[in-house]
Amino acid sequence: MARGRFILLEGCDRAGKSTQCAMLVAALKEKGYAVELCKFPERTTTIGQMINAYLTNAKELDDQAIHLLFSANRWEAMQAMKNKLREGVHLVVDRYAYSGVAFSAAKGLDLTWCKNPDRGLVRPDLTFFLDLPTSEAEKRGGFGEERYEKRELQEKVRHLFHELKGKEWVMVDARSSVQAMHETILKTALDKIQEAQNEAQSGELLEDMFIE
Ligand code: DGP
Repeated sequence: MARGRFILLEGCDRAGKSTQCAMLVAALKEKGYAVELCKFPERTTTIGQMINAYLTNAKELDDQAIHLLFSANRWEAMQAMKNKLREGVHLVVDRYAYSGVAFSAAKGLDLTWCKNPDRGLVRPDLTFFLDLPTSEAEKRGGFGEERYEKRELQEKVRHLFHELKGKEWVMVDARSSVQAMHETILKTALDKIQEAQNEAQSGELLEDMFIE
């Protein structure tokens, strides 16, 4: 049996990731695939609650400390994610280590330092980057409630995402309609899943995130 595929959706705030994740999970389920949704930050764990307090401005933390907490929040989910993938369950993941690096580096932390804590996490098989100009993002309900929802920071984050672009990335224009984006994402995800089912060597997990 082929292992499950790790399908990541990344992008700037307001690009529509959560909507697209939900639509992708529902469509894959309807086609009979075993699929689960993961979201980072996962705010329900003890570490996740500290992250939530920081994002909602209830708690102050040094940039380095919050960076390590975001990374720890991914590591604490890793064993369960690996088990699911090995059981043949596909994972649709809403944000991951690319967000981790882009947001902290946008605040001025060194890029290599930012990548290090996430080195060795499982690498996604396919990453959709939902790209949205910051001026468009601002029109969608406006920024302001959470810590990072500021135009200047979002511009830097977007720029850094483009710099981090990995070989498994597929760029999606987030100005398109919800349905058009869904169709593109679903088709590409199905191709990846079907390609994996035909490969002899599809059992190995890629445990080399940020390892060149
Ligand atoms: P979300 O729940 O997807 O809306 O994300 C909350 C905010 O946290 C959003 O502004 C992006 C930011 N974020 C997500 N992951 C990370 C991370 O790993 N590190 C940092 N510094 N910020 C992150």
